[in-house]
Amino acid sequence: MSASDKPYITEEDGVMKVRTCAWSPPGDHPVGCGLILHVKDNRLVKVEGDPDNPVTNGRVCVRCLALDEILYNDKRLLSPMKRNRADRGKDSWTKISWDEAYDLLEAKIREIWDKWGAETIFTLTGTGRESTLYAPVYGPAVCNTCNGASTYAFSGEACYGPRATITNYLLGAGVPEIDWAQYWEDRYDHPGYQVPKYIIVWGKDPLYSSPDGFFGHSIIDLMKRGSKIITIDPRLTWLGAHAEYHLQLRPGTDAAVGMGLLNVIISENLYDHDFVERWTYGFDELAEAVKEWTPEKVQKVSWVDPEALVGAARAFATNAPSTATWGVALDQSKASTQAAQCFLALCAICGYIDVPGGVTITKPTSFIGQWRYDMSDTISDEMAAKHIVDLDGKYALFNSGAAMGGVQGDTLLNWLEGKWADRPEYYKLRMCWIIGTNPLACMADQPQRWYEAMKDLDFIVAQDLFMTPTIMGLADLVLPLSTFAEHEGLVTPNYGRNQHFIGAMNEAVHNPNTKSDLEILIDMGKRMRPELWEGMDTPDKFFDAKLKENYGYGLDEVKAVPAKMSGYEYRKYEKGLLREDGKPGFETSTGRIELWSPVLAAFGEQPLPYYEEPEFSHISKPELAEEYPLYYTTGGRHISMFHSEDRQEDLTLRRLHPWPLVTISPHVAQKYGIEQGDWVEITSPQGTMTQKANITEEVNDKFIHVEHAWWYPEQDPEAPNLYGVWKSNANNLIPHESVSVTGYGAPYKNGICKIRKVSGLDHD
Ligand SMILES: Nc1nc2c(c(=O)[nH]1)N[C@H]1C(S)=C(S)[C@@H](COP(=O)(O)OP(=O)(O)OC[C@H]3O[C@@H](n4cnc5c(=O)[nH]c(N)nc54)[C@H](O)[C@@H]3O)O[C@H]1N2
Ligand SMILES: Nc1nc2c(c(=O)[nH]1)N[C@H]1C(S)=C(S)[C@@H](COP(=O)(O)OP(=O)(O)OC[C@H]3O[C@@H](n4cnc5c(=O)[nH]c(N)nc54)[C@H](O)[C@@H]3O)O[C@H]1N2
Ligand code: SF4
Ligand SMILES: [Mo]
Repeated sequence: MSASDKPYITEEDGVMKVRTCAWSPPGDHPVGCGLILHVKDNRLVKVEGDPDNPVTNGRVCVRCLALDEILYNDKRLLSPMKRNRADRGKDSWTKISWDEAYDLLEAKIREIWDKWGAETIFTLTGTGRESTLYAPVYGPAVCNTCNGASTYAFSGEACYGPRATITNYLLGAGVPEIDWAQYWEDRYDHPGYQVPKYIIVWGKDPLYSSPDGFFGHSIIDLMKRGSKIITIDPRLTWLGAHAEYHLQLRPGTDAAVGMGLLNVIISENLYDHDFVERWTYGFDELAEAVKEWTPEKVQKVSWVDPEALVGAARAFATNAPSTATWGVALDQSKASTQAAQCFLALCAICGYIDVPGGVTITKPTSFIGQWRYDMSDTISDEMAAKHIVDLDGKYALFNSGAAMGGVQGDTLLNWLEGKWADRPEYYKLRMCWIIGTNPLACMADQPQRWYEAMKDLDFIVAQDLFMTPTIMGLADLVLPLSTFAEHEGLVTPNYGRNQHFIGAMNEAVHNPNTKSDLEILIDMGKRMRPELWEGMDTPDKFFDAKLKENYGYGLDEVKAVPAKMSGYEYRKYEKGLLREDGKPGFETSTGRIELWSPVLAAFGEQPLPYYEEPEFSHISKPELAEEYPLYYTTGGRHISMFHSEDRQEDLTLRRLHPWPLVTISPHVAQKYGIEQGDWVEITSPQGTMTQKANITEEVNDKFIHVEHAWWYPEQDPEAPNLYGVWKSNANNLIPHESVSVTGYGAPYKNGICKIRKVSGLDHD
């Protein structure tokens, strides 16, 4: 590689400085932070933020700064490896070449096609890493199966899917986000841009999570420019501590709080009449539905202080423009649909949608997303008809096809366990391709059940940077991945559903031993379904063709700048820019924002928001209240870890956060005789696990917070231990199928538990 013909490379004293936009692997969401990678003799020697990047302005966090420790870690996978099926769970791998690996994989897929049919192959994927763009294509366009697309070992698809789907139906748009001037090259100075006066931060902790393309620093930027904060969160986060109003709710009661806020705004006549009249559908019915949610009733159900609720509602509604952002906590309860309805209704009735300083929205398509859907259409109708659904008829909305097209997670576990084995429509699954997920450590509810159920499959292949408990426990073939510093890619924030720029991910270090998700997809696609892959020999050619098809410019134009900005048009609904037919309004069945949802009604869900008590609480299960006196929530993000990654002992990232922490209030700790750093066993009606005590007032005396995604790479890799993956696993606590009729939302962040001090991680 030379600097001369590449505008993104400069050279100084034998060190190449390669400008890039970060994504994954190692793990991250598509924030696309601008980086300069310093490379000497094909070795990454330093990472710094790119000051010329208009979105991230040179700021960078510890995970990217420590990238070299991942690249050169001695535990990193650097060769494909295979293992006999009989040896699953044993650390007895044989290194093979890429050609041998591809030959083996091709032979297995063909054998399964011939013996059992392509539908018996399924793919599993995980959260929004780069693989999100490509993993859904492996099923249809390599394996020719109907059981691919976005399929997760995830109860209620409890991340992003619920919010994205409800927004699709109610707004006909991609996922809304705060207007942080992210669409403009001149950012906050852009003529016409306004700083939001209040920002509701609902079930999200973006300073630590920078999720889905939202850059956490931007909240601080806005606060410096005068924005005030309202948090809706059981924990007192940093943002909560700096908020004007902190609504400290009981985990899982978001819909009650949402309806309470709506009720204050409607009953005090604080909403935007003009917007409501012209652009919303079902306002009167909504007003009627929320009427009973007085601040006192909200407090009874959710613990939220009535004064804070009323103050927050007034401040939000009467200070235009204000805005709101929602996090994964809204997806991680059975009532995710109702919480999402409230969130969207609040933004809508206050007139904050698609206005400067409000929330940005775009059409729900991305250029790679569209290609994904097109590739999914390449399977035959006969194959599509075999797509796995709940055979008792549950989850109609999920299975309507307008969703992400995958297999619903709870349905998949039931199917793997043979729940419907005596039904004529049933067939046994035979093969799984794992692309960007480590379900046993992180995603799967009741992980031991998933482990037992998947053990029965005939063949499992996975690709990753490191060995994981899932791969050690289950896989027969593993393919080593390249990091984002080692391959070409594109970053599309928000997966294209609110895409403020496109960023070029540039290869800085050449690694001949590893490949990217897209390279593996193209290589295997050409072997298995060559007719779909003509002319797409390399990622570069693929990106260039797709960009030209969709935007009229090619890859070179993206690589030439730190970020190819999208630009933005406000009030698109007035200009006919949101609907396919070019008429004003929203791309919904009524052309308006549906506060009363015909789609939900059609799929057996109530059309208006309502409150349903979480399945496991002291109210719904009073008989369990004495045995499980505390509530829990889970999974708040830590800056130095991305889900189950970054646990290898020699990483700075692990040293920054060496153990899984259960956060307990000082009062509760005292009551149970627990001191800082003690090991604590946490037990729910579903299961048990152990973490280390962290005593702070971030939580109150009624609930604790536990971390998720823990395993111990330093421990015995072999089954049954599998790197200690069962020991501190938050998902032992999570019930299976505690999901609403839509098929979306599961209680990963709310439940009841008991705690006790124990002698260590391994205890009686
Ligand atoms: N109790 C509880 N459980 C939770 C949560 C919670 O809050 N509480 N959060 C949930 C949420 S929101 C999510 S999204 C899930 C996430 O769950 P998963 O998506 O399964 O996340 P990981 O366990 O980190 O597994 C991802 C694997 O992919 C690899 N990887 C990283 N980047 C790439 C890439 O670009 N391509 C490929 N092929 N592989 C890559 C990583 O090395 C890692 O081994 O966890 C969920 N689990
Ligand atoms: N560093 C790092 N960044 C990440 C990840 C990571 O693992 N590490 N994971 C990525 C993924 S997949 C996702 S989905 C995003 C998630 O990022 P966020 O959406 O920010 O989600 P969390 O940090 O899990 O939780 C947000 C907040 O919800 C609160 N909360 C818990 N229960 C409830 C509840 O019932 N109601 C309400 N209103 N709030 C509740 C928690 O206390 C927490 O402060 O982060 C992404 N970014
Ligand atoms: S948020 Fe942090 S880990 Fe993610 S791309 Fe930006 S600097 Fe890297
Ligand atoms: Mo997520």
